[in-house]
Amino acid sequence: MSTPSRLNEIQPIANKKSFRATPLSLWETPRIRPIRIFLSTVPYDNMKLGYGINKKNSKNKVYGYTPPLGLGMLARAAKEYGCEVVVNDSGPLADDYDSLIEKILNFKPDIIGFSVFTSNFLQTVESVERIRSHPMLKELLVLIGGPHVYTFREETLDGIQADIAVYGEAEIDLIELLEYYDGKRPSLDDVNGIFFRAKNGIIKTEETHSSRSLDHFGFPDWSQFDFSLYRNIPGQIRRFPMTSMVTSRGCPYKCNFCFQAGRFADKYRRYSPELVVSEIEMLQAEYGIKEIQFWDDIFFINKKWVESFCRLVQKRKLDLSWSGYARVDLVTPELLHMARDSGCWNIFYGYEVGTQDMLDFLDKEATLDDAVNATRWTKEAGIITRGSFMLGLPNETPEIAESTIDFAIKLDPDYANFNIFFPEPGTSLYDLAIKSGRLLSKDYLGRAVPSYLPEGYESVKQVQAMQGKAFTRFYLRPSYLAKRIASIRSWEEIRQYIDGALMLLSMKNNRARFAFSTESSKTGNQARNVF
Ligand code: B12
Ligand code: SF4
Repeated sequence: MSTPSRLNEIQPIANKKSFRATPLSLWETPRIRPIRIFLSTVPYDNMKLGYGINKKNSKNKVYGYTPPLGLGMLARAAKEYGCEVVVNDSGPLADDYDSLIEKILNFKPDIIGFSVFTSNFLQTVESVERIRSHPMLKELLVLIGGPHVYTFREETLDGIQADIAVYGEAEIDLIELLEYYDGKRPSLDDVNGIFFRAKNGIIKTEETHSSRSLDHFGFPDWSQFDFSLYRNIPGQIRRFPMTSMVTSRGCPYKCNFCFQAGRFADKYRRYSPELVVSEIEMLQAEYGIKEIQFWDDIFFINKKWVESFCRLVQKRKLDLSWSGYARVDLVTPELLHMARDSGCWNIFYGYEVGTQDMLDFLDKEATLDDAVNATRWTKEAGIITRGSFMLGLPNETPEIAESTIDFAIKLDPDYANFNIFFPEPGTSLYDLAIKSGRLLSKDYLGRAVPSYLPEGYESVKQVQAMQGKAFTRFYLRPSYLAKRIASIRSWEEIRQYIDGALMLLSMKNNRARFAFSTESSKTGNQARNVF
C-alpha cells in the first residue's frame, strides 16, 4: 500500500496488485427483483486482537462489541430505497471466513458491503479474496467503507479486490450508487464520495458535503441487531439489553492528536434532543433496551442540548441508564446533577496528560484545574468517572509521563486507562511525527505497541514499561482496591469484576507475545477506554 509520496507513513501491510475494473452494471439486467445487499463487519476477534485478551467469544457471552451503527444507517437508507438488506456482525457472531461465505451464499446478494477499520483491513482483504475466488460469488459487486477508508482514501483500493470504496459518511453516496445501478444516473462519475477503478487507474468523484441534518437521516435500522450479543467491556454497562447510540458527528475542537480534529473528520452536526428521546422511547418499547452507551465523541458538548435531553427523559419518565463522553471544561455541577437525575451513571473524560505545558502542546484548550473540578463534581453528583491518559507523546520525557501518572492518582477517577500514543493519520501530530522521522515502522503496528518513539525515551521497551507502571501504580493502590470492593452492589457487578480481572490477567500474559509478534504487527489494537 505504500506509494513513494507516503513512504514512512503508517500503512496497513498489503501488496499492490492489479484488480478488475469496477463493473458498470449489476449482473441481472433488466432487474426483476429488488437489489439485495449484504452489509457486514469482517471476522475479527476484538478482545483478542484489539485488547490482547485471550477469551473465547461465545454467542451468549461476548464482550468488546457494540452494534455496527454505521451499517445500520446504511441498511435503513437502502431499505427506504427499496432494497432487501441484511446486516451481519461477524465479530460477536464469531464468524470465521467459511461461515461468512456460507451466509453470503444463503442470502444471494447483488452487493456486498464491508465496514473497514484500519485494525481489520487485512481481515477485509482476506474476506474479499474468499469472495473473489468463489465460483458463485466472484462477480458480485463489493463495496467497502468506514473509518479506514475515511483515512486512507484511494490508497485503500490498491491493496484490496473491492470494486468501490466509499469515503466519509455514506447514506447519500449509497443511494446515488444504487440509482446508478438502477439506470437512474448516467455514469459512476455522477456518484459522489467514491473511488472506483477505471481502465486507466482509480477515479475519485466529488466529496459529499456533510450538510444534510442528522434528523433527516433518522436512526439505524435497529431491527438488524441482535441486542443479546452486545456487552462491550466488563464494568462499562450496568443493565442489559444495552445499545450504543451516536447523537452527533464530528467535534468542533482542535486537539492535534485526535481524528475528529483532523483533515478527514465529519463536520459537527447533531440530532435534535426530541428525536433522540423519541428514538430511545421506541427502543425501550420495541426491544426492551435498558441502557444506552452514547458513543458521541463528546456527548456533553453543548449545555443547552444536554439540558433539553435530560429534561425530556425525565418528563417522559423513561427508566433509562446511560453513559457518555465529556470534556472537563464543559461540565458544571448543575448539569451533572441533571444528568444523574435522568439516568447518567458513568462519564468518560479525556484527561490526556498531567502537565499544563503538555495539555497546551496538544491544543486541548482545557486546564488541569478543569480536570480536578470536573472529577470532583462528577463524584459529588454520584456518577462514576472514567478517564483516559496518553503516554509516549512527542515532547514527552519519562519525567513528564511520571507527572501524568501522579496526576491520574491525584484525580483518582474510578477507572483510568493509559494509552500509548498512536499517531492518527490526518492529524497535525501525525504530520509532526512523520517530520520528526521517529515513526517506528511504515507498517501498521496496531495501537497497543508504540508506533512512535519520543525523543525523551531510549527505547520502545521503556515506553511500554511506563505504561505497565502507570496501570500498576494506579490500580494496585490499597485505597483504590478497598474503594472498589466497598462499591460492589450486585451479583452482576461481581460477575463483571471477575470477568474483568480474568481479562486483565490474560492481557498481561499476552502482552509480551503481542508486543512484536507478527500477529500484532498485522492487526489492530487498543482503544481509549479499555476499562
Ligand atoms: C462505536 C465504536 C466502536 C465499537 C463498534 C464499532 C462498529 N462495528 O461500528 C467497538 C467498541 C466495537 C469499536 C472497536 C474498535 N474501534 Co472504534 N469506534 C467507535 C466510534 C466511537 C463510533 C462509531 C460509530 O458508530 N459511528 C457512527 C456511525 C453512523 O458512523 P460510521 O460507523 O463511521 O459509519 C458511517 C461511515 O463510516 C460509512 N460506513 C461505515 N461502514 C461502511 C460500509 C460500507 C460498505 C460503506 C459503503 C460505508 C460505510 O457510512 C456510515 C454512515 O454514514 C468511532 C469514533 C467515531 N466518532 O466514529 C470509533 C472508531 C471507529 N474506532 C476506532 C478504533 C481504533 C477501534 C478499535 C481498533 C479499538 C480496539 N482497541 O480494538 C476497535 C476495532 C474493532 C474492529 N472490528 O476492528 C477508530 C478507527 C480508526 C481507523 N482508522 O480504523 C475510531 C474512528 C475512533 C478513533 N478515532 O480512534 N469501536
Ligand atoms: S479529543 Fe475530544 S475534544 Fe478534542 S477534538 Fe477529539 S473528540 Fe474533540
